[in-house]
Amino acid sequence: QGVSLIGAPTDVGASCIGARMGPSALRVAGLAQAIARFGLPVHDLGDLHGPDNPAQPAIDGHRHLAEVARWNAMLHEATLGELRRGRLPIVLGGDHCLAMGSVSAVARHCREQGKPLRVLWLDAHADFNTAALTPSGNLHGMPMACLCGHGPEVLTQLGGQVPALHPGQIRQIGIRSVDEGEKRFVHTLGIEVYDMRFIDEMGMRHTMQQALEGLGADTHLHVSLDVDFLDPDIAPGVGTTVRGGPNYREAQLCMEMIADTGRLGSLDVVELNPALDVRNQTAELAVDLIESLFGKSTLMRRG
Ligand code: DIR
Ligand code: MN
Ligand code: MN
Ligand code: MN
Repeated sequence: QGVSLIGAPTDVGASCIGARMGPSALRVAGLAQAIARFGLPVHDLGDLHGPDNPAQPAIDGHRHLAEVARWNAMLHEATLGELRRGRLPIVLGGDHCLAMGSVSAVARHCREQGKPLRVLWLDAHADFNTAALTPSGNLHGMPMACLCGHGPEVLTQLGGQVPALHPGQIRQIGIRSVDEGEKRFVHTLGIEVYDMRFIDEMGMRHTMQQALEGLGADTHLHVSLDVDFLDPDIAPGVGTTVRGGPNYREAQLCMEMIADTGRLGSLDVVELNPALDVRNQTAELAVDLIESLFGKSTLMRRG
């Protein structure tokens, strides 16, 4: 039992380099100690070692496809291993392409265990681009599409079954930057997206109630936290900031309501870029939010 930290220090899926330093920044911000304070054993597996960022242009709509595939194959194995040990894996990214490896492992594990899976995608972006739709070729803009079976085979079949995920298992929260073709694709697939306008109009409480509706007693909840989900005023340490994100209290409430379900089974913390951060404040904020995700609350709660 307990929690496993898996460092994946790479930015091969991003345009801006620096997310490779994310695992160190999260460790320096005290992630392991914060989780250990809940009385949970923390196993820090250290960092995976994968290919360097070759800084090459896109080929046929994908940048660094071979390197992204390699990192994700390794992360898939590491994540699956921890799930099979009964541990809760936390992937320390690294850019968001890494969700291909982690979420495919979670999906495989749930399939083997006969457990329902729900994925909460907390992000400013939908990450549903494909080679045909992408304006950048960056694979961190494509993990949702690949997990749903739309992408090169080396990425869609990481978990042994294509697609790894069905649209109905996904809830996207905080979205405020979607590319033109991607917008149509998200609509066609029928993804449940709680964009910033929805959160503005309905509030975070109602948003999370809806996003968490219908969880079963044994549903595995995977949270994929792209740090650019947060408003850049509180989280400057990311490569692709988009203004108008959740503020500190909205983000805390989001985490607290996930914690209240008692179903958290795995977590990605991605896109943290320490080279752009201010005195590690974004890493410290991420640790603070993860504490809430693990059930830290101001008062003892009833019922
Ligand atoms: C953009 C940026 N939609 C792209 N995506 C980002 O390049 O596909 N995702 N930054 O986190
Ligand atoms: Mn993302
Ligand atoms: Mn993003
Ligand atoms: Mn703290």
